[in-house]
Amino acid sequence: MERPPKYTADNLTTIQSFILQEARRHPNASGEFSWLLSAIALAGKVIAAKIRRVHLDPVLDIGGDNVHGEQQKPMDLVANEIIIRCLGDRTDLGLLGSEEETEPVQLRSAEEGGKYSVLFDPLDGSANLGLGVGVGTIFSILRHEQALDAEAPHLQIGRKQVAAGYILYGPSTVLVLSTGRGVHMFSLDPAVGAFVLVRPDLMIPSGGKTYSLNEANADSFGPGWRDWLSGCRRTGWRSRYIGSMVADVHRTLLEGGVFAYPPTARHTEGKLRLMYEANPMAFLIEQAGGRGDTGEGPILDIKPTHVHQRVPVILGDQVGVDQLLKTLRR
Ligand code: AHM
Ligand code: MG
Repeated sequence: MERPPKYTADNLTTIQSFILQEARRHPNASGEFSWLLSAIALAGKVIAAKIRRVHLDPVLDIGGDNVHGEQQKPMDLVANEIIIRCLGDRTDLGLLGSEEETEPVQLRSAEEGGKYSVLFDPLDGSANLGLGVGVGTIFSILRHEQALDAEAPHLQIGRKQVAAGYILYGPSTVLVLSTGRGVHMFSLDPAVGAFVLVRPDLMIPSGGKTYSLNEANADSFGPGWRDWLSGCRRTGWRSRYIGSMVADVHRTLLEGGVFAYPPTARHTEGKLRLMYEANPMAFLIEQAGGRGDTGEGPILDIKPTHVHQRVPVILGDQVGVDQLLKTLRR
């Protein structure tokens, strides 16, 4: 895979300059795609600022009572509105789909200049928001191919994503991005108000021995899954599960191992959503040299049928995922 060689963690490279440098590599780039990415980075900064005030601002609902009698808004909806406001005036945006919206919003047809579809989960893991645990925004960008299907130009396989990433609101605010040329991690420097490149060309370490899944569901996993889990326990793997996909996948990307959400009795198709959870994360993991699968094939090859479709998810380093898939196929 061709890598941009010029970045090192010693450069002071903001996400804006990174995106512009990337755009320069494409002589015909109009700059519109860069505008989209910078809108997402801006939304990340605004959401991060709100999240820092979640216990202080009485209009933000994190599940408790508002003693001030003011109308509260769940942070998921606030994050959704922030992203829509940041992206809304980008004239190259054709379609916007969100976990918080029943149907995607068609803004412009390809003929009217809508070049991209953006699908996102505005605040994944928001149930953890009041608990001091990392939560995140996940996004996926596809080319808005109107000719594909006028009603649903976004229903494309994940391999066609032109960019994907997440923003993790944790001890620091971290943005992880791929435009199909490796995976790059930026950290928000609150002193200067900019996302700064801290880990260019992230590669997932191979052979990590951490599994990350909701073990409370183990009784309803299929037999292959249970065999694999027993094997991990026997061979000294450790278990880490936050219950916030962005935080769990972030750790998996940095340390290797396997993150999974298998089919369960409650979620027979899996719990996680293909278009704005599984696809963008699988894109990042594959770009970092890892593997994303459902147990029956690569996540990125699934032809979606619905924007909110759920799929089983396996993400991790090659060795760990291969081992799991072998056990499932026995
Ligand atoms: P959400 O999009 O409603 O926040 O749900 C998705 C979250 C993921 O962040 C996480 O991986 C999963 O749900 C945790 O589910 P569970 O509590 O069943 O383990
Ligand atoms: Mg979610």
